[in-house]
Amino acid sequence: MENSETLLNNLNEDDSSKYHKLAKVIDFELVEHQLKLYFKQAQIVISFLKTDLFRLTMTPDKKNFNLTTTPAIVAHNNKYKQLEMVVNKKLITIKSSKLKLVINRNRFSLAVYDSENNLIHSDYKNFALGWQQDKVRAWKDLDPKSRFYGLGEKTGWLDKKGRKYEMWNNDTFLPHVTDTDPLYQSIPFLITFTPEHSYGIYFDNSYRSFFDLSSAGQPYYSFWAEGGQLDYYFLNGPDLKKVISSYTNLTGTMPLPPKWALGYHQSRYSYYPQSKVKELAKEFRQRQIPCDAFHFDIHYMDQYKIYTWDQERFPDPAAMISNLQKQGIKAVTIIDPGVKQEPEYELYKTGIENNYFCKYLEGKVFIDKVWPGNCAFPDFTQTKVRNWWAELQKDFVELGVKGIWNDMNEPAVFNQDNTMSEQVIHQNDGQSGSHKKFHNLYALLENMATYQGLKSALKNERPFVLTRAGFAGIQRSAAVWTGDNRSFWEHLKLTMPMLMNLGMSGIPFCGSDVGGFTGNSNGELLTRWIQLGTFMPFFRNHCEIRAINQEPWSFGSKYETIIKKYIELRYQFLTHFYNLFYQASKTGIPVLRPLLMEFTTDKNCQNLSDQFLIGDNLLIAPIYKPDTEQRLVYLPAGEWINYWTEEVLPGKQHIITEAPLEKLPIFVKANSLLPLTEKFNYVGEKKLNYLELNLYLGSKNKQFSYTLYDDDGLSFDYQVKNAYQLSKFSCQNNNSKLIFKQKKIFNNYPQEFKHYKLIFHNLTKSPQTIYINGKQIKDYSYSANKLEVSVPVLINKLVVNF
Ligand code: MIG
Repeated sequence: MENSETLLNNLNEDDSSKYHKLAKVIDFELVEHQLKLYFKQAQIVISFLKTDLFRLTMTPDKKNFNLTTTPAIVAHNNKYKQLEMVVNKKLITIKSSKLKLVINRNRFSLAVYDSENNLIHSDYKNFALGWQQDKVRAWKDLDPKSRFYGLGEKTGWLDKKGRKYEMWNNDTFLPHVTDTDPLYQSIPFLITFTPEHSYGIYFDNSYRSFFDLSSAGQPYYSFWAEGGQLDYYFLNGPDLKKVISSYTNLTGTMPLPPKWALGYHQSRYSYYPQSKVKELAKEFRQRQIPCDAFHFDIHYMDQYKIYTWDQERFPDPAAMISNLQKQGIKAVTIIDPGVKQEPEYELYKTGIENNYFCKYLEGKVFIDKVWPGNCAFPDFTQTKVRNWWAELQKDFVELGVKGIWNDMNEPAVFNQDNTMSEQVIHQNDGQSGSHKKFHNLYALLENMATYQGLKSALKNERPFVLTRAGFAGIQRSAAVWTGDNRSFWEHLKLTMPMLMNLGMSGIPFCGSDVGGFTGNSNGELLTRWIQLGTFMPFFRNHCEIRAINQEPWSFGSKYETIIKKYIELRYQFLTHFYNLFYQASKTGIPVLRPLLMEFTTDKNCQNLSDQFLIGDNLLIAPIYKPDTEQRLVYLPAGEWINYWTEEVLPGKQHIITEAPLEKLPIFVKANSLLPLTEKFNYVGEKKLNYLELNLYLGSKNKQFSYTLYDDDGLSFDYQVKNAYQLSKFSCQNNNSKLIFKQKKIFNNYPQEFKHYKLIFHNLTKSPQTIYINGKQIKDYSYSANKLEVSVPVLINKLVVNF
């Protein structure tokens, strides 16, 4: 049987059908950056995009071979051509400067080695790659030491090993529980992690797909899709962060959001009428609870017709929005993709007249029920439809709307399948295909149109888009919230691994509905969720139509006081958050991270699902159980300083920390800096005069630094005019001599702060000799192991180091 593809039994108990597999390589050639392998019934092209990034495309003969990509990919034109090939009877070896690929010629399988000849990845010896009717599938060796991360928005623990996941954007009408799968997003990006070596596999296939990560104890892991080619990208580490940046290089990074979008958002299903919205704003401002945005859920619309307003509930949306805007509150409106089937409705008419809607092959428009009743659905695979959709943002932007919240875009439809019929054909600019192929791309394409439309309508302002559904690359257009959770403690807990994995899947701007969406929240749950939310990249309180109120004051003053304090804390941290968002927009490295990202060799961190880091120095350990006033916290290597008590704790140990209701356990890594500001009620409310630079010293002297990015927080001037600034602060604690330096690395935007207030924490001895920018300073205060000194912001000449 050696010469022909043989059938094999698939050991996976979920699917006992038979797969064709690849046998002997009949012919091969290396052309520039591509190795082409020909088999009797299939072909493979391995394309090197970079020295440590290759794409493998396997096409069974019955399918059309092509090297197009899904719209997830943005950087596909790279070619790495310096490949060396060595061939012998048994093996074909190709080498880049970072990777060596060894291919078995007699019975195809691939093994990948690093430049030091360590085996880092290999096909499973019995199966490798195969196909069965439309399905295409890969089987990979499972390294028992490995962990799995990524896969976007999935339930379960941080480490995904032992689970099987499906990629099919899905609105589970019944709100999801802890093992529901699939959910709204499909991000077929898997990270295989070992402390020595991590790599990523991005499966660029938009059909319904699956990842079986040894759910039945198999010695392999496997992924497959119900159609298309077997097309994946291998992204080499060895470092976990490298894998993530490489992935966001391939699929794009999140654009820097407007600063206000990092503030607190208030939502519910739904706030109406207009007078009530006005009241709500008044409550926030009277109670001095910071807030930057209100979300308008479906009741603002006239009979749920998108891009309309209900005249009775909202007689003058422009006036209402401008009134909110004066108080610093931005309006974000929900949009569903379904367009009500109604001959007099402008949007429906335009859509029909121009062929914008999804249709069956025979030409009949697909119609099914969503909130407005019967609806047609824009075919976002067509450029002209995306342009139309982008144009639609104009009117809302003219009313003052600053953000769009894209819901129901799986697309969710009220029928048995939860979605559009798979018989629907999407036009895709001439490369048409059925809904099977385009389902998972529907929201990605919709959000791309929304973002572009908002961007051009808002002129020079940065858009804010929030989405429920998405595919790989969604980070380029939208922030993601995790859909309809419940007001359960279990859901608060689930938020942590979900957000950590979303972050590792290229999506730094994410969050869950604070307080829980379905069901009634309560004071304690809301308070604890607000504490977690304070450190979620996207921070929105939202609940469903039937749920009791859960605004910050809804459960009485005992809770309100604490909630207010935490929302204020979010604003005090906003400068730091913004800085981390900036870094994420450049490198893809998420704002909210699992501990293992910084402590890769520490086993205790590898499946640590109930703590996380903000940046690399702030450890957050939320309380996720009722009536709980203590919790176990793992502190990894180094020294940690309790943010509240300033107690210094050695790392590499578990501690029990006190966490009465008003305390969210927070620890700061020693030898690091945390910039904080005074509190404020919304972005742009007032000039912040000073920035507090909290320097957390370690007991061992060590030099550390922090680079702060700042710009106007709103426009694209930072891109088009380089209007930003970068300041670097460095600190050294040298035998009771404190040295602090500030340096402007790039100075093309005037910083709002006039002073830095330096606070040296964890100084057990005083007084110290202090040098600030080379000058000795005498004017400082010292008490309780803390030393404070105020210094003017260095305004020096433009120093451009890059
Ligand atoms: O079928 O617009 O997840 O956040 O409040 C429910 C009403 C439709 C689902 C969203 C939720 C939103 C709700 N929507």
